[in-house]
Amino acid sequence: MDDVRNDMPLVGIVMGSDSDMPVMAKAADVLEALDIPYEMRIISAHREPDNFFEYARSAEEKGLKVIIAGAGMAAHLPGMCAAIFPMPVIGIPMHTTSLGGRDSLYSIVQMPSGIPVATVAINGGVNGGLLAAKILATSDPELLKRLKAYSMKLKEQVEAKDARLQEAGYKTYIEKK
Ligand code: RP5
Repeated sequence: MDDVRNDMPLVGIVMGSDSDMPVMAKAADVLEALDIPYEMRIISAHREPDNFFEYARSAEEKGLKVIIAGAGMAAHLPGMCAAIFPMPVIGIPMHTTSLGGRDSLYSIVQMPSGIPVATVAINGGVNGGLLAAKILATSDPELLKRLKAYSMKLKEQVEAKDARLQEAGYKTYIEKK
């Protein structure tokens, strides 16, 4: 259990299938980088509804403050989490081969009034993790500092790329990329 931190998790990462793992792992990577305790589960709202209801009903009591739910196709997992869990739910729509992820996106983003799911881009694992961190940072000044440092690093990476481009010219830049 090296990469899954179950000690007092604040964020629940849940996915409908292990086929969603490559995307959901990116959300976990962000939480680890920002030192945010989380738990990660594979729970299908469709294939094991009883287990799903148990998960969603116990999430608040367990101490979770945000759930990041990823699912593909007729993607009900995030919406059903939001129907039960009283705090923020972030939905990550999975890319699909048949409809390119539009099926997942529409299933997750088009929630009826009263049950919001904060939906990130198709396969938006990184932004799912970051949005969860930003929600937690509204009441955690130390985490806010870590988030600002994260943003600063992004800025420096772009600046370094531009500096390389200015020095080498675009042809060499492309060759060495
Ligand atoms: C959804 O069905 C999962 O979230 C996954 O994205 C999709 C396909 O699942 P698998 O058939 O790959 O298990 O429940």
